[in-house]
Amino acid sequence: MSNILLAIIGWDPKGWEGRFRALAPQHGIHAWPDAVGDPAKIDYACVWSPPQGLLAGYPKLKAIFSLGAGADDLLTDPKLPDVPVVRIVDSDLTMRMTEYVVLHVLMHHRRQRLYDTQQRERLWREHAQPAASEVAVGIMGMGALGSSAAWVLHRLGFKMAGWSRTPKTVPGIETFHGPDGLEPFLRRTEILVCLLPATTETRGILNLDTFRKLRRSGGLGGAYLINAGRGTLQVDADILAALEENSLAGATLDVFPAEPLSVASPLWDHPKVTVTPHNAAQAVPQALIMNVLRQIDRVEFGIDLENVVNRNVGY
Ligand code: NDP
Ligand code: OXD
Repeated sequence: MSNILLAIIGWDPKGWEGRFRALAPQHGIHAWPDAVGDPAKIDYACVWSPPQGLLAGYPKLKAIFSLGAGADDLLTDPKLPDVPVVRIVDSDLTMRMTEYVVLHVLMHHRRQRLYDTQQRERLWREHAQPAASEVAVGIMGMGALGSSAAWVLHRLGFKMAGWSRTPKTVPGIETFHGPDGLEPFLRRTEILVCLLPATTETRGILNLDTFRKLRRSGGLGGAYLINAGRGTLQVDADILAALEENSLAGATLDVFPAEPLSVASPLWDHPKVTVTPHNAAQAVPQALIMNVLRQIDRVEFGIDLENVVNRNVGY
């Protein structure tokens, strides 16, 4: 039996506690802040947005599990214990993100917002429609999520490229990497999909300078942004400015620098913006818990953990 601390903020902590208890009756489940018990008896922590410094109070931790695919919140904790930090990679979560990206690429490609407006006006009017093979989509972040979306979009016929930190070879997809690869990647891209993690290098990368480099003379006749990575990657004021000056023809945003998005934000009712409430890839909690329990078994049987975050690069 192991003792598992749950420190979950903003994601229905009671619900998670009940699910952990149901799926892991063999383990002691200790929900912060009410039922923690002796901190020296806690073996593992499963967390989402825990308060900074909290985990330093557990001296015998063997691993920390982020219940999300991103562990950026955790890594900014200056007192984070020196134990492996593990993030979620889950096939269901990956497919949900792929669905989101494909849906919004197709929304822009097939001009769905324009047809929605026409429907409200009872206007029967066709517009020229380029083939997918004439449209260049670029994915920033070719990890678990980005590479899955890139593959499905490639199968749909889009001209695909990906940008990552380290070099990659992916059949059918043009690849770019590192700071030197960014500009050529942007120059060929009409629909920019961002699935980067939040790190010191990626903070604010979706800015006016970036948008101005996108290709506006391609099949779509404009450039589009889809950000489902993290809100700190984007500068909201620059998105609005880019839409105003037509560097961007439209944007789909699932994440924001401050969440929930303020009711006062002009993004809500901007005619060229689609807002979703950080739910691009809402995972099934039971699947994530089973994922964590398998990882705990690995530690207990002396097998290497999977999906351990590299603290040196921040993801
Ligand atoms: P991965 O760690 O598997 O992939 C991250 C990718 O980003 C890698 O290809 C990596 O390059 C690349 N990258 C990181 N830093 C840089 C950089 N400085 N320059 C260029 N490329 C960089 O993460 P996932 O695919 O699993 O998830 C990506 C992000 O999606 C998460 O961190 C999270 O923030 C977000 N997310 C959002 C959700 C939502 O609902 N909106 C749900 C789940 C996740 P390399 O391959 O060389 O390492
Ligand atoms: C995650 C998220 O990182 O939901 O999993 O954003």
